[in-house]
Amino acid sequence: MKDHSHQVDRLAPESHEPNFAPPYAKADISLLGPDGTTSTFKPEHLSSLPRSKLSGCFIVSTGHGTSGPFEFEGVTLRDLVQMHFPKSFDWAHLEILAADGFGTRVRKDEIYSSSDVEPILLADTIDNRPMTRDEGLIRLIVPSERVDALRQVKWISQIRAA
Ligand SMILES: Nc1nc2c(c(=O)[nH]1)N[C@H]1C(S)=C(S)[C@@H](COP(=O)(O)O)O[C@H]1N2
Ligand SMILES: [Mo]
Repeated sequence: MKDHSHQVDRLAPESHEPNFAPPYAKADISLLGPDGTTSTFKPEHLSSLPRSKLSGCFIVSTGHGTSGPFEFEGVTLRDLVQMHFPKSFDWAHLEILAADGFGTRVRKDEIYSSSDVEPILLADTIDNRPMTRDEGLIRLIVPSERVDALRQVKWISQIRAA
């Protein structure tokens, strides 16, 4: 039986009515280390990091229906963490948070166990062009999630290690 006595986990909803546009336009992304250190980068920064591609992706959207297959390109969470976090950092998961308050949690073991052909990706292009604001601008792609697009977070504004 489900225990409804505890608070609902905002980063693991069972269903969600998707937003189709973020509340504001700021596209900067803040990276928060487990020790509270914060660095902020512009979306363009992603083009200077190692790039990965993910093809054959479908977005199973509650609002727009299923669309795809798409080819997304961007930086894997694994590469982002390796480039930005010192090895001494101790963390168990990343909270991927969007400008509209939506988000998901990605466990460290998911980041490291995801294969090179199906990595968890911070995508900034779709089908070889920049993603539009409506499409999410910077969007998390979790290939293993195929139900209701609950982890395909659009408009990422914060990545927090905890
Ligand atoms: N930031 C943000 N990302 C989000 C959502 C949202 O409301 N806000 N909704 C999720 C859900 S439940 C769905 S179905 C898809 C909708 O994606 P689409 O607009 O590309 O169809 O976005 C996902 N990512
Ligand atoms: Mo959804």
